[in-house]
Amino acid sequence: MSLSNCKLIDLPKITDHRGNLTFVEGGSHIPFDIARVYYLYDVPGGAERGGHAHKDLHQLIVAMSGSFDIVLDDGVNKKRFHLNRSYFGLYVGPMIWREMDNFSSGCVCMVLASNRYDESDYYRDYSDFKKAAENNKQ
Ligand code: T46
Repeated sequence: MSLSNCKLIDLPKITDHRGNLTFVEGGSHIPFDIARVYYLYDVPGGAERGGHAHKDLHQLIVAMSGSFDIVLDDGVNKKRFHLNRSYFGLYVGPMIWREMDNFSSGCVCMVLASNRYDESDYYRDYSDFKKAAENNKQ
């Protein structure tokens, strides 16, 4: 997948004097059904996460609290996103390398994913990813 298919999605936001509410429906607001939810929290200052790509997984990455940066890389182009709002989600498709850093204190990063956890879906070595991304384009 090319980086141009990854995008920030503006999620519905119901504002109310009691507080705001945002919701995500699989297949409607995001282009996949949700099979798994996971979240990163208690991330120490200066930590970096990611450093991998997925072969088939589709994801929506949301800063539920605080902020962080994520650099997406399709093997040719790279783009840095700053996530800091719980009503914006970053859609990331398959075959996109990602690196995450600049986590604020108290940050919670939630990920909605199209499949259950499967270690064989990961490229954790950049040169393996790059070779596979080049082959996919041919
Ligand atoms: C991603 C970023 C945003 C599981 O057992 N089940 C799970 O659902 C996940 C996501 C991970 N794990 C295990 C696998 C590793 O032993 O938890 C450990 C840490 O996983 P990882 O090093 O992949 O964590 P991150 O924060 O670098 O990456 C995770 C996701 O793997 C990845 O899909 O996009 O969060």
